Amino acid sequence: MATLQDTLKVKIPGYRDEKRKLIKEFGSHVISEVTIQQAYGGMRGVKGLVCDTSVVEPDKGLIIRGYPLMEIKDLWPEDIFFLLLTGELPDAESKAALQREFDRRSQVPDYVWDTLRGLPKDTSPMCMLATAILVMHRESVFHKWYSRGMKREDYWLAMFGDALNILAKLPVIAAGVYRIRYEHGSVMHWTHGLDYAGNYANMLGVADPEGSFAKLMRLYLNIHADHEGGNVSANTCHTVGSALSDAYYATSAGLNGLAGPLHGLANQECIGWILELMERFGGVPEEEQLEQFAFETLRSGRVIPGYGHAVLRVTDPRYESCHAFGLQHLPDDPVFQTVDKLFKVVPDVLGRYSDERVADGKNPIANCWPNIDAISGSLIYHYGVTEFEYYTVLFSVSRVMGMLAQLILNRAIGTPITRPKSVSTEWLQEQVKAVSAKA
Ligand code: NMX
Ligand code: MLT
Repeated sequence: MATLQDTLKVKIPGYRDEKRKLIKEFGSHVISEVTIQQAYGGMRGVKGLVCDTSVVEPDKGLIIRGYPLMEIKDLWPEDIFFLLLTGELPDAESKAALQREFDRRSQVPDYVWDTLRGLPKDTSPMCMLATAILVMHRESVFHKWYSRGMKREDYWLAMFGDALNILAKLPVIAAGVYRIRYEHGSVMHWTHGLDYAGNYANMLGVADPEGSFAKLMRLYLNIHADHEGGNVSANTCHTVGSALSDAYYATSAGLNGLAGPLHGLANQECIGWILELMERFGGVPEEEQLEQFAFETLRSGRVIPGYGHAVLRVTDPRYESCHAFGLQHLPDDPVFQTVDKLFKVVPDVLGRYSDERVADGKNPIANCWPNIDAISGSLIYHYGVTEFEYYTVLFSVSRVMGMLAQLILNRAIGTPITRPKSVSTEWLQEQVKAVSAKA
């Protein structure tokens, strides 16, 4: 049995060597070019960042350390965290050792609960979660060791300590946010010996006699954990961490990005949109009614939440994994059935709308297929967690795993401070002038 920390100790010299060798031998090799469109367009498609935890292939979706998501969807979050960091799956003892680490670090300081209870009653759950993590900055191992003067090669170890502490407390805090915000009674505590997702399910307080909500939580926390390095939450966490801000600052910042409607908040926007349309049509709508509603949404200037993606060009395999869960556990649920019907209608509506946009001189919609947020909320809703303003917190409990794995690895290989060069519009105009003069 090798613990996660021991495995990392063995692997990290290799990670460092790979980086050194690539830079030394091929440092000037060109891997990407940038157009003016991309410079104004959120750097879409620009390859300017390295992330080894996972890749997202436009035509395949998420691949974690070589494993396509659908092959590993039934693993537990503990397995995924181990895999993200090391490229290996833990054996039963290594996994149990990691669970014991979480057991011993799961106590949440009282001041976190005092802070959360002191916030205005209508504070958003995401604001509560990001605040709780930020306020724990004073616990940071990295911050303490750095203030005393730490060697660069130990940065990852300090970050690893912070990561385990944050991860162990995160489900307790996230469940506490739910119970405080929606007045579901006192906060619940971590159960030693119970797995990570099982603990979260339990502390939310959802009645789960057959254990299928815990199963959903295992799936949910697995599939949302990582989506390579360029998504807003991971990239924000990475940028903040690159200044050697500790894991509390960096994770909290990443979560603030996840809280945006074009990113993680889309899961709650989506369920809100579905409930609105079900109310309008009095239950599971007909396909024509869905088409009408989707066009109304688009014509009012809004996006259809849960559809489209910056990288993907096919149905998100995370969507497919949730769909398989829904078919098995809740095939008769009306919200799930509506999600299913939307899948038959929305891609075509978006395609037609995209053609209209192009005819009007606007950008096409690059991807008309559903992403994870189109479906995840319907599964949660089924189990009675109906306060959907909370759903991005569920996404967060998972995504923090990916953010922290990337943070540890970046400190391990000594990734420097992020600082791309920006250019002015005037500079771009000058470049274009020079090009047209040559033509
Ligand atoms: N509904 C309506 N319009 C859309 C949609 C959509 N679902 N997706 C893209 N477009 C528009 C987009 O707003 C843009 O318009 P404009 O040029 O006027 O600004 C145009 O199509 C081109 O955008 P794309 O190149 O297709 O997409 P981009 O990479 O810029 O954005 C998203 C990706 C995910 C932000 C975008 O597809 C979107 O807003 N989707 C709905 C929100 C959502 O589901 N977000 C969750 C993403 C996944 N996650 O888990 O974080
Ligand atoms: C994510 O999981 O981060 C989203 O799908 C967004 C992205 O990859 O850009």
